[in-house]
Amino acid sequence: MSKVTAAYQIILDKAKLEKKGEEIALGLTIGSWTNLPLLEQEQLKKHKGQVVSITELGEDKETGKTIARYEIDFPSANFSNDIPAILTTTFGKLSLDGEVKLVDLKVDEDLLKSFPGPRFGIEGIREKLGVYDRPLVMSIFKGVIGRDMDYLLGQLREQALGGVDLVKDDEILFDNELTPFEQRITEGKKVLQQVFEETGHRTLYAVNLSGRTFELRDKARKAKELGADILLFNVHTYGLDVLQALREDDEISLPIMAHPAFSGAFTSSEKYGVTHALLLGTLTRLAGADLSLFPSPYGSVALEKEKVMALKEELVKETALKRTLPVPSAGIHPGLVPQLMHDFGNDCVINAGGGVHGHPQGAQGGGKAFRQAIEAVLNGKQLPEADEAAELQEAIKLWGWKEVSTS
Ligand code: 1AE
Repeated sequence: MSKVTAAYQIILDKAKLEKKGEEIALGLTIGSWTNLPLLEQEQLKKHKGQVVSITELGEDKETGKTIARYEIDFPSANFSNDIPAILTTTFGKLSLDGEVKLVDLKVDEDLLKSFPGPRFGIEGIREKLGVYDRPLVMSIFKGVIGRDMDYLLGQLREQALGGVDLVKDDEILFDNELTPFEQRITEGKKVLQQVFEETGHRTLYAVNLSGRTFELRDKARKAKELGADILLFNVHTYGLDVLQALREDDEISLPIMAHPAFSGAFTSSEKYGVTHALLLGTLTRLAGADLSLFPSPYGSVALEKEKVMALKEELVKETALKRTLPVPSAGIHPGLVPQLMHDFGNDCVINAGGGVHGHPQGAQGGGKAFRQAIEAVLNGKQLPEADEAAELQEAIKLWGWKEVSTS
């Protein structure tokens, strides 16, 4: 019988350690059954959760309580094969019940077949760009709220001329009268085609799919019809199942870039919510994102390295699903490229807003500086040694650079 195995971190009185596991396994499946006749108990058996393990991890310094990890199996006979049902079963009312954090969900091979995973994955995105042997570079529109199409298109052109592979909308740019969704796609496409004809460099544009949930499908289909490259999607304000629905629609069939906005509300606490690895890694991949953005361990919204590496692993480890491109983000500048490449390898997207636009030579200079930094690392150089790379040296002068740390 197929199943989901949920892992929890729970802080509780040591005396309740054993009882808590059984309470969850019963409470989230068939409820108490001690008073039921034997026949009914037998019938319900296949629906009962099973405590797989309870491991003591240590003591909570503030309260002296025990921190423990629980693994509990939930039979798939209990739920329909979708993320809302799985989350409601494994962490529905339990999420409201004390210091409990959902740290992992393992979907077995059988159940995994119900989920699409990315439509394109790392290989599909690389194929679209024709870039196979280096990290991709992405820049972000900045300061375009309240600006018109001319301004936005000018910024797009500058970014593309810098040699970035992808340009994404800022996640806070929604549909608006000055830069409407459809026009951003059609006019943006023309600009990028022009840059391609001038330079031979191909840049893809991720347009922010926004608006009311029930409008998204038609809007995304329209985007496809108009020739959009990629959809940026604020998945955590809508829900993972909305991402999955967009991914599964064959009339949309566009790569989807998942933005982590709002996810901190679920992940940031050490004691409650869910882990970054589960939300931005496991579930985002399961639901079908081709790219997943998250805070890097070294930028302006830094996340602990251990957490980031666990998240990345969930996106790229071998499973029956295609792999999702990791996009470490926030406060990234060219001086961080050696560390990023050390930690993420070639299969990642180096993503920057301020680190591109804040370059003394503007976005074009910023993009070039990133590409030069990647080139230097691939050639085994320390960044300051790449002294023929003028834009990179200017960036280093402004933001410094980070020697690779292996810890
Ligand atoms: C974690 C998401 C980062 C993001 O979306 C963004 O806009 C970053 O901007 P910069 O690179 O920090 O300026």
